[in-house]
Amino acid sequence: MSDYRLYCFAQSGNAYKAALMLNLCGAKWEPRFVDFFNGETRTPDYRAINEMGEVPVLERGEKRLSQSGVILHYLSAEYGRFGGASEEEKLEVLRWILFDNHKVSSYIGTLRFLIQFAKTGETPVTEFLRGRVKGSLGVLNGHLGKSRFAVGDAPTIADFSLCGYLFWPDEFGVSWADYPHIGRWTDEIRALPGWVHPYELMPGHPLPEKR
Ligand SMILES: N[C@@H](CCC(=O)N[C@@H](CS)C(=O)NCC(=O)O)C(=O)O
Repeated sequence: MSDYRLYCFAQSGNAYKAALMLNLCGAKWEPRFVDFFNGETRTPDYRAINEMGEVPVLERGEKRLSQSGVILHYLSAEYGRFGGASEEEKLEVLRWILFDNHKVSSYIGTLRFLIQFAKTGETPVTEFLRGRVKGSLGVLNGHLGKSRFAVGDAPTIADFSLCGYLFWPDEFGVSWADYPHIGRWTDEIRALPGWVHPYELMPGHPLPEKR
């Protein structure tokens, strides 16, 4: 019997952050597939689960949490792992999670959605987003040139947030040759015991049939 249920789908980098954390903590969890590509997050039934209409949602008994950053903090406290070694580090962890949510995952997720799934081709919108992604990845690459992980020498939930979309660089047209410190760091995350690629960790890959 699982302790946790995660509402997720394979292509969701935001859900991957939570799924990866569950796996790295050795949690007993089960996925609950959300059919995002057929509009499930917009249905009244799903809005009753999460009024924000988003994946991921983590369920534990009667408790339901949404927002990957909240889920990561909750699991970190539950397992006493990956939260940062001091008060100062905990604040740094929060700082990088906020940066990720605003400037890394959100821009990459939107750019990848347009190119990879909506198949818009290059447009002024994708050009704008690509500029924002390049800026954010440049900041992250510079930071990882000075620090082994996002915060200090050990992995934290800040790394698991920041890397949510970064195991699909080809799906948003980026090469780690241009961001070598990010390439080195994603290799270190890939080597953590319990790491699994998002397409193998969550259900829904390849894409579900259009209804
Ligand atoms: N800040 C949120 C972002 C969640 C998010 O945007 N999830 C996407 C899937 S990756 C979603 O469910 N989008 C549905 C929608 O925007 O309609 C988090 O970190 O959990």
